Amino acid sequence: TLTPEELKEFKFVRLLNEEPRTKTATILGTLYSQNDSSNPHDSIIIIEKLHFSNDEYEILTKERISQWIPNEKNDIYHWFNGLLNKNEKWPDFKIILIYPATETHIEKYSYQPRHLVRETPEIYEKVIKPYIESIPKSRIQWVYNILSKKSESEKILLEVEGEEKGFLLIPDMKWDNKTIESLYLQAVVYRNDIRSLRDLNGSHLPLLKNLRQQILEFVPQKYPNIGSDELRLFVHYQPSYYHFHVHVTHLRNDIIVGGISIAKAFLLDDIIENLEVFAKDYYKRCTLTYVVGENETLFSKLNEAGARLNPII
Ligand code: M7G
Repeated sequence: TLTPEELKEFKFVRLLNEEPRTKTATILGTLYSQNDSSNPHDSIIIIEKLHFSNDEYEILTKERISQWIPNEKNDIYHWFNGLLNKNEKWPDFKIILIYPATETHIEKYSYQPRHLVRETPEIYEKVIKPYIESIPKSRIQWVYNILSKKSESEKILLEVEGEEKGFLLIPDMKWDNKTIESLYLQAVVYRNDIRSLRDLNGSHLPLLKNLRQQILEFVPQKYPNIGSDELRLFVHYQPSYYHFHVHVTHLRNDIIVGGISIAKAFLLDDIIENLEVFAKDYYKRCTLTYVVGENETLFSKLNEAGARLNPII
């Protein structure tokens, strides 16, 4: 791990993306550790201004706001900028650091125009499957670290044993672990034979149903301010990481940029329904319409295969 002094050596290279609504900026820079100071690595920081805490509101004007800087006044309307007192109890930022960052991370986190594609089963077999198989396993090392309890073990919320139906529920790296309205958890399954939505079939129904039931029971018990009908359970297609996991978010957390939008997020309930009611091999046979970013490796492959959405089906 890097020391605070080493982190101060982060050198700005360029802004990759910014999102005023979520108060987030993604910055590319370089960073090196003192053991290896001749070798700076590309690094990404995702910095997010944190929301207020519940226990902060009462004392906001008395203790937290240290300065009111007048800006404008019109009749009874006054507006200001302000400065908050610094303290450790209510930090101002949440920062995710990716160090060292690969080209794929820089692509993923850069602003990019997006396009809709239609992935037929043929395009999946010809283009997507070989692409997924070419991804080095090291890309999902963080998933294996979670499953083997090498990392984040103290944060595990729920552990359901079983090779076939087992999974771990942990806070997503994007969550501040505190603000209930922006709750974001990940259910990561133990088995490693499901790469994506496309691999799901009728034999996985016990896993999917078990996961759904356990999460909908557990989360409202753990966080009494959430009802089971306020949880959104979904799967990304395409995901960034091809080891099966289910996203669990609070309904109010609906500005996760791109993350819960149509043609990216597929509801777990609909997946179960499609496999159970329509066909066991539904996801082998269907055409999937989804969004891809222009910088992603997949985009050029899909473009060549003629998958970009056009008016004639
Ligand atoms: P995805 O659908 O594969 O990709 O979801 P996306 O990142 O394009 O959405 C992976 C999810 O895992 C995301 O919501 C990430 O925020 C989360 N995540 C990624 N990493 C590297 C970690 C990690 O190391 N720990 C935890 N707890 N969550 C992570």
